[in-house]
Amino acid sequence: MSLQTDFFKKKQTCLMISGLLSSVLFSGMTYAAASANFDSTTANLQIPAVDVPVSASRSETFNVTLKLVDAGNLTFELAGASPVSHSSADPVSFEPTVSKVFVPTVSVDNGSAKWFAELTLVPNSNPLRFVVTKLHSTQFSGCPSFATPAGGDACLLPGSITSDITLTNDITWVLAGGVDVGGDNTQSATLTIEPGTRIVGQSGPDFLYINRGSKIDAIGTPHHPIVFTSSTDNDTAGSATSGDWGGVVLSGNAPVNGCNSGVTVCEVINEALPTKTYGGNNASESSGNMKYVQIRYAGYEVSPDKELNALTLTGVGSGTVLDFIQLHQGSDDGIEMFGGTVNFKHVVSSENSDDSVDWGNGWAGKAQYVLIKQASDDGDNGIEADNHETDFNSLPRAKPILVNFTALGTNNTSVGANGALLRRGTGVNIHNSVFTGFRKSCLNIDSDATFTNAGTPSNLTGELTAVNTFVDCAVNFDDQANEPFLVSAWFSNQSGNQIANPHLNGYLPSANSPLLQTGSTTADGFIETTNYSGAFADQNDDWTQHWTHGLN
Ligand SMILES: [Ca+2]
Ligand SMILES: [Ca+2]
Ligand SMILES: [Ca+2]
Ligand SMILES: [Ca+2]
Repeated sequence: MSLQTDFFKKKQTCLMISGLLSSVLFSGMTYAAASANFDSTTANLQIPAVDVPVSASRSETFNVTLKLVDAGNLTFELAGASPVSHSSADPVSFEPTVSKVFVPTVSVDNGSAKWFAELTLVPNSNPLRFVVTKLHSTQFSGCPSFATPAGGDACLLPGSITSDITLTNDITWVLAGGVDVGGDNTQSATLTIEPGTRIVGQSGPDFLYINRGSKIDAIGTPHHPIVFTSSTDNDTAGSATSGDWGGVVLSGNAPVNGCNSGVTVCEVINEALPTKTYGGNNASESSGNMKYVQIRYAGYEVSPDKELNALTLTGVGSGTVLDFIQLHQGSDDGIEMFGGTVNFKHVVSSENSDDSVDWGNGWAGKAQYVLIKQASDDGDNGIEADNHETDFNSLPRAKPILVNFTALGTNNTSVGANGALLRRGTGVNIHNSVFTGFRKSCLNIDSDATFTNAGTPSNLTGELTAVNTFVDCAVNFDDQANEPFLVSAWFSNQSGNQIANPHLNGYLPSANSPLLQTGSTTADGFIETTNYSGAFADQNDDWTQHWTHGLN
């Protein structure tokens, strides 16, 4: 219920902002190139291009004038706005998740000094009022007291962060070894990261670990994403490679499986990091917000077969917001859930050397709008799903809901495995998705426990389902006579499924794509209703624009 209220509140804020901006239109504005300028004579803050999202892939852009009405509290009031064409290379973004406007560079009286500003909307204000909640130079001027100078504009983070800190975007932040935020459900802290900030790992064992009870608040913008990457990465191809550093781990107190029966609260030791424990009984817990974030070249092998993924979510709860996240060219999985109830939207998992999306330990979250793009020269399964690695019927059973997935194999005949490998007792409900170009098969079900949990093709339990889903692989189904039923029979007995060429242009559906007219999904507090299959509504719905890396 609260998730649903929250969702509508955010959507409404966007429409309200857009509406109020439209209602005070006036013309004659000069369209300058700078992201913003403050005129001290008129006390006007001129922002030539403010993007206000009206949907995931579309925003409306306004030239906005804000007047300083309370210098003591740095409060601005909306004085005027006019729509402009969406052309600025460096637009300012209104971010509905936190009701903030991030201004990458503000100059004063067109001077050369530049400032980063964050303006927070005053709730229910009309005319709109914004308070400046952050203001600092964009020019590096040294490391804060909690960090160590590391040359140039770089600052080394400490190994343990036990109070709230902010990573500002004037600094390149360096990880050395494991960087812990909070203790294990003690000394909890929030790590805030500004849009446009870069955090780098220097070698394999460098990683960021948000402990149980602590939070990350990493909100980028479409044009200023937060980037976690290798210290050698200079944004050109070949400057960094998969496994250059560890990755990002969020850990929480949400339910997991894999415990002996009879325990009151199931907690599990992290396979790659044996000093870490995850899981608990707080399904709705929040581990924070991550939005417009890239994680590149991660995935270090800590010990044989025990790797860090680009993004590892262990026992993370449904109060966490993960939206517009890219996991790019990691040496293990893109995103892996170890139990928990965490949900995510608008995720791109590209060029990873193992699986793009992986789960185990009873993950029971939801995911919508996910683009899987297998590595051209490596990679295993698009989706690799376990209930539990050894105890296939461990409870609570993994049963996520996946909606609007586009999973692209490479049509390569020597690398890659299945579009989805559903095994070791997992449940899942797949809706409105497409799997294409995988070498071994599009869909594979393994392990007797998985089949038994699913029922039979003519009498399904509802635990393992796929509807309105397309497959197009050289081998569509891993049909094995010695398995309890044929995957092809399971697929064809459910509604709206098709074996058909999806007519994609890259990852987007072309105008004649059969994906554009399929059955609809049912909305809940997280899932949005769609009447198309795959991650994109049409050829214009490219929500990966601007904030992703190395996708095309
Ligand atoms: Ca993994
Ligand atoms: Ca894996
Ligand atoms: Ca694998
Ligand atoms: Ca099989």
